[in-house]
Amino acid sequence: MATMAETQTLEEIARALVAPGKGILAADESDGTIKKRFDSIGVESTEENRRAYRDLLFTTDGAEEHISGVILFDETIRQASADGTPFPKLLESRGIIPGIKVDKGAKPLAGAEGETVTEGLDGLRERLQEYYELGARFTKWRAVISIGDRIPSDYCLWTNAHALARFAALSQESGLVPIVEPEVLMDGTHSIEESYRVTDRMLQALYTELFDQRVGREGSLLKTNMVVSGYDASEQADVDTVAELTIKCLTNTCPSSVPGVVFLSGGMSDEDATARLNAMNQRGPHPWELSFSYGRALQAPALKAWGGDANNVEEAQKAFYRRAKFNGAARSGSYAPEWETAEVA
Ligand code: 5MM
Repeated sequence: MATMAETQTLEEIARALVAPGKGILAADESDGTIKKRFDSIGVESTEENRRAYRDLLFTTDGAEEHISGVILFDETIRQASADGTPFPKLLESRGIIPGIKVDKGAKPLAGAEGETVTEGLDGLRERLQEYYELGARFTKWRAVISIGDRIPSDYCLWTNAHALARFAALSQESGLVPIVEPEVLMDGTHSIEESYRVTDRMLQALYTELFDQRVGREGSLLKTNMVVSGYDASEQADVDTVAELTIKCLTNTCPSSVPGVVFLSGGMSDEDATARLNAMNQRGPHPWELSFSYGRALQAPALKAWGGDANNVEEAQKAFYRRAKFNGAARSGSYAPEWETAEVA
């Protein structure tokens, strides 16, 4: 018998991922990134520790109230919960859609110092078929764009846009909803106006390529950075400016046929990530759902509370649920910063 997800169209799956009050958990840290996260809490990055940590997140009571989907890493989609239930099955049984990161990371771009292109297209069609069999119903590919001295170049933006579109077309062919993620990094001293200019050019290139490569916008989602000041900029834009410039940038670039934009948190604080999303949704309605696909901004307090100790699982789950709930509220603009210091769980 076909499961519900098998009978859904790409557009229906994309819309379910941006359902009201919900967003996506990015738990697709590659080996190097998860090691960095575990190093920060003094935990060794073994396969069992990675499994136990992801198990903690995926079995959190009530997570499905605010989490629509989870992006998994290749290792994680093949792992199982403590009772032996494969992770994709566990998530699906809770009404959470399993997804998978399919890129192979950002590599140096030939002839362009300081710039990268994301690889992973070779053999992608076959890998997508396997991921579908394993239970994934959506995919993600991340391009990394740095702002610096005379970068990014148009060469870098267009090469990444082309690869993102090739990934998206192949995903749709395999019955998987592509999340296209061009991340303009927040590292640097650049102003918010520069972040706007680069994000705008990147998204223009991306939607040109998606159109040319016949990707159906209705069955896709955009995962992007908010328009913000560089971390080391002399002046930091406030929450209203971030909200207004981000919405302006998306209005100019992202077609209204795209069901939703799911932001990355990119290293901003948990509170900023929630407050900025909230401010954008207070200015709605918009042509697309404005939601989240946070990694660090959803996981940081849970990771810290866990610390690699099985006795702390309950505390860590509470911390994860709390952030999911706050971001769920930000989906409708009903989050209040005062909650951060109150006993709201
Ligand atoms: C969870 O981190 C994802 C994987 O990154 P690597 O391939 O570098 O290990 C990353 O793609 C993530 O989905 C986005 O950057 C959003 O995460 P943040 O922490 O920025 O919200």
